[in-house]
Amino acid sequence: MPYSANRKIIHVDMDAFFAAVEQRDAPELKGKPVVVGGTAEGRGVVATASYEARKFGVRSAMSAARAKVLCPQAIFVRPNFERYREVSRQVRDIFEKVTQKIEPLSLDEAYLDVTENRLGNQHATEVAKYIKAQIRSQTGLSASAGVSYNKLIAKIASDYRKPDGLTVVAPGHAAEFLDPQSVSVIPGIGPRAREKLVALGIDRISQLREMGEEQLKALFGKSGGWFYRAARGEDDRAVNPSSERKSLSVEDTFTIDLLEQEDLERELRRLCFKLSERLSKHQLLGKSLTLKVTYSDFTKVTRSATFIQHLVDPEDVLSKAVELLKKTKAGQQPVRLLGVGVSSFKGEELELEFPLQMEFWE
Ligand code: TTP
Ligand code: MG
Repeated sequence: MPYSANRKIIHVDMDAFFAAVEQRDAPELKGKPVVVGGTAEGRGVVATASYEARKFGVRSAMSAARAKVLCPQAIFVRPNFERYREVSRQVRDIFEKVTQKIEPLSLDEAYLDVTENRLGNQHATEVAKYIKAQIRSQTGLSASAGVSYNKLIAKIASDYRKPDGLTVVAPGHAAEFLDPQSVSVIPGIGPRAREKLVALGIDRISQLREMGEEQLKALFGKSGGWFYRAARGEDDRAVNPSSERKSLSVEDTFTIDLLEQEDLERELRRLCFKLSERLSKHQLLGKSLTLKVTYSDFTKVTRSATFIQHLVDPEDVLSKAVELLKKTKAGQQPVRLLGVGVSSFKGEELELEFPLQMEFWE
């Protein structure tokens, strides 16, 4: 595999992004535990929490109800995606001053290839300092950055010291940087893969490095090959600013066919939340929703609708999907598969047609 340590890559990630924007815009929230997401009364989910709330163990993706138990004094705020997008665009403009090789991963995170850059500065560390300072002065927010010679290490480095961190890993220092860290810092090693590894006594990257490639592939399939290279700090993926997406969908085939309305809606809820999370992760805005149903006899139907507003809020997506579900025979005929998708990104503002992150989910 061609492998080069000649590139200079920066990964930038805003600190407690949604919560930081809320705290910036509402002084009464400053210094307080803030939870952005759904309500604790409903079945809402935490999008993110301010660092003050994280001290109590509040984390992204946990239920808002659980967050309230962990931190009863937390202030719950509903997300305001338009404002996050606005900040995201400002940050994007700062990146553009540095390079055109920008690969956003979400509203608050991007890779930059600064091997050559518009500042004419060979020192990637100084470039990263410049970016952080610009973000601070233009948005009033803080970001953390990782600087290295590939995307993998730059990403792990940006997460290494948060908030307001700057971590530089020069060629030749990857092993000493990675070895003591948990395997879970490797993108793609989620809770399930980590559990599998821990069961084998593998907890640190130094230990992961002792596993053979074939052994990892046997355990994790294609991802195993990635884990093998990642443990060595190897990653030759280019910073890729150009891919486009026209639609994004999620679907699930059930082990048992579903007939009860309650079961159908529960599964639909799960799918809509997953879809909404991925849409915001990839900064995609769409107005058309498609529901796909496969009945137990394998016949398929799809139902679509196009709306004036962008499909962003998971509860909104869900209520619209439920309306589409009513236009099918689901509930009268058993259902083996449900899918939901959003499309018509075309014609949306260009900067929102962002590439997909390379994913290695288990
Ligand atoms: P992250 O960068 O993962 O988190 P963060 O910026 O809040 O905190 P950190 O300082 O650790 O980087 O995600 C960016 C935003 O994306 C986050 O503010 C809210 C949103 N988000 C969700 O809506 N759901 C999620 O599960 C996650 C992880 C993030
Ligand atoms: Mg962040």
